[in-house]
Amino acid sequence: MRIDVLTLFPKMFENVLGESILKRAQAKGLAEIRVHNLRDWTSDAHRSADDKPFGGGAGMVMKVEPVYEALEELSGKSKVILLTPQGKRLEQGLVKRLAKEKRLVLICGHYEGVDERIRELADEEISIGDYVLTCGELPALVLIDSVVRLIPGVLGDDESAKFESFENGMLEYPQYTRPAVFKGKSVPQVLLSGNHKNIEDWRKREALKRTRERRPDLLRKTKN
Ligand code: 9D3
Repeated sequence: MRIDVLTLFPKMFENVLGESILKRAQAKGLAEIRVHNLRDWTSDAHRSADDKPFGGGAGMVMKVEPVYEALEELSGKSKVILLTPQGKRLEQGLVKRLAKEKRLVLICGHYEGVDERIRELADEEISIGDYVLTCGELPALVLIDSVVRLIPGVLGDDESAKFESFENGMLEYPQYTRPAVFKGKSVPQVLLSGNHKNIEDWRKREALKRTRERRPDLLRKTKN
């Protein structure tokens, strides 16, 4: 998959994309992620990508022309996504749908807002949840992380996304590692028993119990 990101803060992406699984996915050629500075598509002397709002008011609004020019150059056959607090909420079902795309273009919005005409350049508007952030860059990274890990070959067998929580509409079962006793707190005996059938049953029960207690909404939800 190829992902192009349009942003005013390209440096925000460097460290996250340069570590761990996202780094490995790119090194393997499974994800090609290109981060572009919207200023590269400005034409005025000051290379301004934002401007004062018509009608007055505080702050600056992201201009439409640089986004338009960037999309003209980059967006052939891509799904264009605007990250915005007004968008459809990102959840695993949407992530799975996006993971099937060959190319995505992500447009990162600004705290003060974007020119309304930028919305019309996007195929979809996506939010990552109902809380206020300072910009669309972190949401873009969240989207990239959630989508790229679903690309076949990105996760190893050990990390595999196949049998995980949310996939089966359940939270994860409790996990333990050594020591078997820590400050008087023991690991459940069944996990030390070596009886794989019992262990599997226990994990299913615990996952269900935990989901009922903490996220009953997941049990009611239809599968993605
Ligand atoms: C002038 C009104 N704005 C400030 C109060 C509204 C506003 C615009 C842009 C508030 C935050 C932002 C920056 N956030 C995003 O661009 C964003 C976001 C978010 O804040 N929460 C969850 N998902 C997303 S996706 C993009």
